[in-house]
This record gives sequence, C-alpha cells and structure tokens, in this order.
Amino acid sequence: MNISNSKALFSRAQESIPGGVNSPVRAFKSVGGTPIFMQKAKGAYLYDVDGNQYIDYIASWGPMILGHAYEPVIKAIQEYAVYSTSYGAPTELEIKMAELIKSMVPNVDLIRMVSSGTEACMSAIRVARGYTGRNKIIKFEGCYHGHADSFLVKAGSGVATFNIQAVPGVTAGVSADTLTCAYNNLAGVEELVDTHRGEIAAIIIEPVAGNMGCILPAPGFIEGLRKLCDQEGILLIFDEVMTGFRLAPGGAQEVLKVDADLVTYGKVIGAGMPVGAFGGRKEIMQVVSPLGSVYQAGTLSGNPIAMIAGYTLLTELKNNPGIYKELEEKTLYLKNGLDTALSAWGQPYVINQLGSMISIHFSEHPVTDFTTAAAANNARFATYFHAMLNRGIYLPPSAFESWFLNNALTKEDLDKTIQATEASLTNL
Ligand code: HOZ
Repeated sequence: MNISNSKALFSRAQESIPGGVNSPVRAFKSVGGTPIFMQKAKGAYLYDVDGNQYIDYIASWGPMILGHAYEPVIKAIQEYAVYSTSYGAPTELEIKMAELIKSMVPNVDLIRMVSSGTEACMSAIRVARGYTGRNKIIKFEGCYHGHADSFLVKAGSGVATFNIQAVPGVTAGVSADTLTCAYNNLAGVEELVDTHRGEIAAIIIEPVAGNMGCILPAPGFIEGLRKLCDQEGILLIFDEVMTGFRLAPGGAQEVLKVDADLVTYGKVIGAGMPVGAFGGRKEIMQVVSPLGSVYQAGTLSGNPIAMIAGYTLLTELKNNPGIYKELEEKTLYLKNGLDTALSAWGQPYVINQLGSMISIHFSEHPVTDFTTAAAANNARFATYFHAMLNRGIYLPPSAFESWFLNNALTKEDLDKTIQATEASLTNL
C-alpha cells in the first residue's frame, strides 16, 4: 500500500505539532508505523491522502454512528453556519437540545452542555464534590474519563497504550483524592468505601468500558455499585461518553436498567462536532452556577453549529430506534464471523461485545478488567492491526480501545473484514 503522502505529512507535522498529532492515540506509537492522514470520508469509508480507501471501525472514536458525512447533519450545519458560528449568548437551539436529551434519558432533569467528554467528566466530579461536601472519588483501573488531572490515575486509552504510570504535571495532592479499584471488583470497592467512609463524593465508571478494549460489567456489578452509593450517600456517575446514544437512545442506563445520579456525554451527542454534556436530577444539578455556586463555564458551550449537528443526529436516533437493532445485528454478524476465523486459527483470543462496541484481545483468559487486558498479547494485536490496515480495514491503533460500528456498514463490508482477518491470521 502506498502511503507516501501520509509519510511526508507526518514528517512535516512533527516540526510543528507535538509528536505530529493533536491527540496521542492517533500517533500509531504502540503499533508502530506512520499514522494515516485522512482526506475525506463518506458513510463507512475513510479515504486517505494517497487515495487509499478503508472500512472504518473507529467512527471518529464513536461519534459517527450513522456513518461519515451523514447528509441530514451536513445539511443542517450548512444551513445554520451562515447565521454565525458563535454568539456567546443563549439560543433556542440549546433549549431544544436539552429538551431532546431529557426526552431520551428520563432521569436527567437538568443538563449543561460543554465542549468535550473531558470537560463533562471534570465538571461532573466538581458537582459531586460541591453537592456532597466530600473530596475523594473512586475510579476504575483502565477506565478513561478524559485528561483532567483527577482522572489520570491508572487510566486507560492512551495512558495505558503508552504505559504511562504517573503523568508528570499532575500533583500528588490531586492524585491522592483519586482512589482506584479493579473493574468488576465490587468487594474491592466496598473495602475502599469502608476505609474512607464519609470521604467519598462519587464513584465514576464507564458502565461498559471502552478504554481498555471493550469490557462488559459482570452481572450484579453495576447494581452493587448503585446499592453501595445509596447506602453511603455517594453519587454514582456514569461516564457515557462512549455508550451514550450509542447502545440505546437512553444509553447504558437504559440497557443495564440502572440509574446513575449524574451522567456525562460526549462523542455521539455532537455528531462529530466538539460537544459534551453532564446532567442529572434537579436536586443535584441545581448546585451548578448560576443556579448554585459550583462554577462551570465555557465560551463555546452550546455552540450553535455543534448544537444543530448533535440535535439533528439525536433526533434521527430517537425517531428510528430500529437503528440500534440494526447496529447490534451487524456487530453480532461481525463477531460470529471473527469468532469462526479465530477459532480455526487455533491461538488464544477473546472477543468482548455489547451493542455496537466490540474488541479482540489476544488472551487465553477472559478479559474482565485492566489486569487481564494488559496481560493479553498486545504485540500480536499490533501485527494484526497492520495486517488489517494493509487490507483496507481501519481498526483502533491500540488494544486498549473499543471498536465502534457505524450503521453505514454493509454485509459486504463486514464480510471483507472477516476475510481480511482470516488472511491476516496466517502471519500472526
Ligand atoms: N476517548 C477516546 C479514545 N479512547 C479519545 C480518542 C483520543 O484520545 O484521541
């Protein structure tokens, strides 16, 4: 495959952008090779600057659930952009967006729009601290809630991909307020709560983890967290940046049938524009400024172009809930095909999947937490990644990321992906 233009752009990028990329996981650092520079995308396909076409399993790390350049979204952006790209004053669009989200997520009374998932999670823990008057939070090893200081402790995604143990610049004081536990270890959380009784403001979790590959909550785990939080006056925060509007109109809360106290969004909510949000019950969210004194703000929060993009996509998802069934059927078709190919190959592997989130770990044991994800043969994943890329299949460049399916994928695309896997395995 000719990627000479990507190579030239990557060398040029490194002269003016740290590591040549504006977000570390794009750099291919753990899988090796040159990041592919994109020119355009349509539906399920990415096209690079050398004219190569790829079947996309990243979907911009989640947002493009109906495929790239989805026409109703593009049309709405074009229509609104002529009025202004930002006012710094409220618009009716923001109310429509909040009302739409409330209609899809019944336990959200108040919702504040921000510009990224990081901002949403960072603000949610500030709200939890302001509301409870407590300082500490519990997060899970391998979960990633964005790059705010409090979350960069045993984090997943790029932090795990690059094996960063302690992030310089994050003070010991901030880290000391972040307690961590293994995902799916309810007894471990109970022990932490017992040791720090009355000090914990919130437990924040990806209800289906996507930042150490895809990892499912064990039966009873999330329900156990809910019960513990109720007993101890701790707020349960679902980071639905990946799962929100992806697993169901009501996200993981709807699928798992567990209500969080606060929920955070990103990715799908903005249809590819920089959007995040945090929300919850009125009694909690009313601490947020200017209603309360937990300060949180943003020049571009509720930006009109971002709002119309997100509003248009969420409206499609709300009005056509069959999309979720289609996405799940496609993902199961892929899972079964990959399973057949990998079992014929005869080496150990694990496929985890829920809804349209899926990933492969080259592991001989079930992958249920960060320790088991990290113990997998991730060098083998890197070889698999490149073998697939060379065959026109664009997977996340790390075993510590979930794949995201988009509904523009056809059966033919899925068959090509399964065939590419069969062909790739011979070299692993
Ligand atoms: N949360 C996304 C992947 N885990 C973000 C991608 C990025 O960090 O660029």
